Amino acid sequence: MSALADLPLLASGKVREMYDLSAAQGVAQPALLMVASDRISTYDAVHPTPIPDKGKVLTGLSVFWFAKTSQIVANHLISATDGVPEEARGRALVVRRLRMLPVECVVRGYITGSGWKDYQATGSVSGIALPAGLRESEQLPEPIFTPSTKAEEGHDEAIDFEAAAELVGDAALMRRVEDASIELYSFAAEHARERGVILADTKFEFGLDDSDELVLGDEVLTPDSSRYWPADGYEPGRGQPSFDKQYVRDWASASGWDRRPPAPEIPDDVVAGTRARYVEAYERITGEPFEAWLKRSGAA
Ligand code: Q0Z
Repeated sequence: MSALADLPLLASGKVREMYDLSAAQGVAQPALLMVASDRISTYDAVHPTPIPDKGKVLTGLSVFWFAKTSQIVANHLISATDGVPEEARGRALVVRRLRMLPVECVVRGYITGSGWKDYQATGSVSGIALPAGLRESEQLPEPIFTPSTKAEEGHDEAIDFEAAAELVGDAALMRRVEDASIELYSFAAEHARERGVILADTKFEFGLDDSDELVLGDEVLTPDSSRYWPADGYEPGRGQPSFDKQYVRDWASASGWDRRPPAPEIPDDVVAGTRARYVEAYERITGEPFEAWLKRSGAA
């Protein structure tokens, strides 16, 4: 089994890395290793302090959702065990290499974040006119597909369906991507709501495989790619606390940090509270102890 350090690093994000496994595995199919770290960001800045097990929670949640949604759309997951280096067990996935579509596929069931800003300014989000008089965090009459560009740096920009179809170069394919995205969100939001969690919005990334089939890629329905809110205390008319990051945000705000990098070290009690929230998210959503994921993945 290769060590992570020996694998070619293909891409590095704020909180995760992607390696090329093709040479290492010698598999028929080009494969990647996606590794989730324990790094956490708030207000777009990564803190120097890790949250223990955050990468394993996110990876376990992606695996749960890939399994639950495979009847809706195919996905890139090959294995969470075979081909995963020992040191990365539990927080890494072997995935099929895809030709990724150059758009972020955002679905919103509630009006918040940049969608709330755009709605307040224009009454629309990504070219979709919304009813007048919505309050911040209010549930939408139905989930909406609000694609955005993939910015190399800075923030993704909301675009309408036509612009997304233009970027992808295939309006019929883009319609299938929209339909799959809405179906995935609706399924996951209903599942989460039955377990006391509101899935406010989420972002999917799709690609095409070597047979040109549409495939769901990246991480799916994790707290880093989604907004999860506790259903307890949900109240439109204000921003909602994040299920996972609220302790860090509250502490960071009270600390006097001006939200410009570098992000501050996180104190031990806030780390512990935040880790507990990630584990609680895993256990609520999957209905199983987090320990079960650690065992199944070979991390424990
Ligand atoms: C994922 C990303 C990460 C940094 C490209 N199956 C795939 N095939 C080809 N490309 C990708 C995938 Cl998932 C792909 N990203 C996002 C992930 C670190 C950037 F772990 N970019």
